[in-house]
This record gives sequence, C-alpha cells and structure tokens, in this order.
Amino acid sequence: MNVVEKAYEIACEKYGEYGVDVSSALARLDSISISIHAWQGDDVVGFEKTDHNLTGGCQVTGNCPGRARTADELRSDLEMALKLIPGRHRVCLQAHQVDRMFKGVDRDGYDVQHFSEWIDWAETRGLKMDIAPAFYSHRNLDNGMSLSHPDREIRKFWINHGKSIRRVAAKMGERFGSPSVCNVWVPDGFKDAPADRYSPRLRLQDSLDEIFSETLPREYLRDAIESKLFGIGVESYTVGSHDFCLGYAVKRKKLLCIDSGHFHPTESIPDKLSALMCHLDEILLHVSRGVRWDSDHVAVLNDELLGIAQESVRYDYLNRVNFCMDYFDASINRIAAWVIGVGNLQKALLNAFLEPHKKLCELEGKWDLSGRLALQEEAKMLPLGAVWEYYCLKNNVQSGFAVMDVIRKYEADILKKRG
Ligand code: RNT
Ligand code: ZN
Repeated sequence: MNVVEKAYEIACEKYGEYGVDVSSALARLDSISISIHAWQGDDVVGFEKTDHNLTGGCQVTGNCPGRARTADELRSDLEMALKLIPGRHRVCLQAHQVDRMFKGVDRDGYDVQHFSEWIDWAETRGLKMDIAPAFYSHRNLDNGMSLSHPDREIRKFWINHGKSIRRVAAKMGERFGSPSVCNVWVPDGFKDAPADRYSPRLRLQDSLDEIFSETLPREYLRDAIESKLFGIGVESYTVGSHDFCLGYAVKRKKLLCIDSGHFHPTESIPDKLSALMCHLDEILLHVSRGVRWDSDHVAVLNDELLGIAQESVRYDYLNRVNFCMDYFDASINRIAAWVIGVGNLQKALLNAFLEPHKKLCELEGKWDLSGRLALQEEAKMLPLGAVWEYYCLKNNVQSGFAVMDVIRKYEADILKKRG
C-alpha cells in the first residue's frame, strides 16, 4: 500500500466518524462532467482571421507566451490539460473559435461545417460539447449594441447568428447523445446614464424570442441566457441585467446562466441557487472569480466556490445544474489555468459530497445552532486532500505540485516556440 492509499484509508475512517461514506462521494464526483471553456486557451480571440477587434465585455490581460493561434493548437493544449484533469468532461466553444471560414459566410451563416474538426476530435476523445454564440468582437457590434440595437438590419445579423449557433449546438447534442448548452450573452449597454432604458430591453426580448422561435429537440439542446451587472465601457447600464434575464428565463422556460463574476461582490451565488431553483427547471453556472470586479480570474478554492458546490449538491437538484468554467487569465500558463481552475471546482464538489450534511440538518432541526457551527468548522479540518489524491491516483492522473513539472515541460517544448 503506498502513502496515498494509506492516507485514503485513514480519511475514510475520519469521515466515517461523521457518518459520511467516502466511496459513494467519489462515485458521485465521477459522475459530474464539467464543461471546460476553450477560450482560456486563445484569450477569447477566436480563429476567424478577420480584422475584428476584441470588443465588449471580455477584457483579457497578460501576455504569457503560448496563446493558441489556431484551433489545432488549442486542441493540443486542451489535450495536455485533460491529461491532468480526472473524470469525463465537456468542452465549450465560443462561436468564433471556428475550424475554418467559408468565402462570403459571416457569423450569421455559420453551420456545423465550421466546427467539424472540433466535433470529430471531441468524439474520438470521448468528450461532449457545448457552444455559445459570440455577440462581440465583430464590426456589427455597433456602438456596443447587438441584439438590442435600434437598427433592424444590425439586429437581424445577430439574430441570425444566434439561430445558426443554436442549430450547431443541437447538431452537437445529437452527435454526442447529450444536450449541448447554448448560452446567449450580449454585451449591450451604455457607458453613461441612458435616456431610455426600456426600449433596448424590449428589443432584446423580441430578438431573443426570434432566436428561440425555431423548435429544436430538447434532448439535444438547452438554451441559456446570461445576465451581467456591468462591463468595461458599459458601466451605467446593461440591457441584459439580472432582473431582465431572470424574468425572461422564467417566462420562456430557458436556463438562466449565473456567472460568479456578474454580481455585486457582496452578493452570494451560493445563496442565489436555491432561490432560483424554486422557479427554474435548470441553470447554467459560469464558474469564475472576480477580484474587486468581474475580472475573470482562475477559480480558487475559496468560500464562494465551496458554497456553490455545497448548494449544488445538498438538495436533490444536481441534475438541474450545469457547470461551465468561465475565466481567462493570460498572465499565467494557460494550461495551468485550466488544470487549477477545473481541479478546484472538482475539489469543491468532492468537499460537498463529503459534507456531514445529514448531521448538520439534524442539529439545525433541534435548534442546536452552536452545535451546527461547531460541526461546520470541524468539517473544514477533515482530510479532503487525501481523498482527492486517491481519486487522481485511481484515474491515473498526476496530482499535487508535480503537475507543474508536466506543464512546464509542455511550455518549454511547445508553448514557448509559438510566435
Ligand atoms: C462575459 C460573459 C461571457 C464570456 C464569454 C467569453 O462577461 O461572462 O460568458 O465570458 O462569452
Ligand atoms: Zn460568463
């Protein structure tokens, strides 16, 4: 028996004292697929090879060498990251991360052929896929407006983009036998106080209705809409605010996408989940970390992430929560960014599965609130790390700081050689 196995045995005993079964926690963790965001690897630039500048809401900072310049490079980087991430997962694309362009076809005409290599690649590697339309980084994002733009022609372009990517998502879902989540987020807003807050929202509502008007099979496609509080350059007004998106999702039976960076720092995503679950069938979580603002830092194992995981698994609605990573840090090795962030969500989920939740509820039921606090704090001392290392070992995945040796080698051999 090696040291990881020994530590695991002791951990099982420790958790057992609180009535927690570790092997069933591991089985539950193993059943969770996280959608890994491809855009961490190319700094949300995409592969359209046009003159479009990055505009609207996605501010990537840092210049660590090795940004993927092609879809092939990005797939190779993802493969490296996936070797260091236990479990079976999904890959999520932004619509401008195309394999190829066709002459005269712009985003309003993209179809499954634009992503065929992605799909073949995912299939051979046992991955499933999600995709989001990209309503940014394009000349038709006029005055920062897409689906809510006052000009019908501009709106039409973006509506057709949404429709085309929905169809691509449904095709992906059909191919992989698992619904693809297609998440609509628009950067539309105003830097300074608008004279008219209402009309853009009515237009956004109509545009969304038009995008979703085509009936596509639910077994292959899940539609989501993502709200936001503000963005750089749109500080005063965001058309698709939380109130707007929540109302729309409830009314039209869509998934609501909750991004951890998109709320005031004193708001709690863990607290929002159970409230939303009273009114929504399903939600999409964009797992991110804001530092003072919506800064899209790599997810770390902080109270917020632990709480998101706990609130996702404590009740009987885990199958209604979809996890997708959404951050982009270009100041550190991008593969490390994936491995660390995804690993942290997995650790948070494992911690949640190992929580002595039944006991906590019993104490709360007896109004033993000091006992509840004592147990909550004791639980923080339980040997989560030993269980995680064992899980990695069983999945033949390197764990611990040694992961960095593997990443550094790839950096030296591949990433540093990119221009
Ligand atoms: C932007 C949203 C959105 C983006 C992606 C790249 O604030 O979070 O989900 O991160 O479109
Ligand atoms: Zn997001």
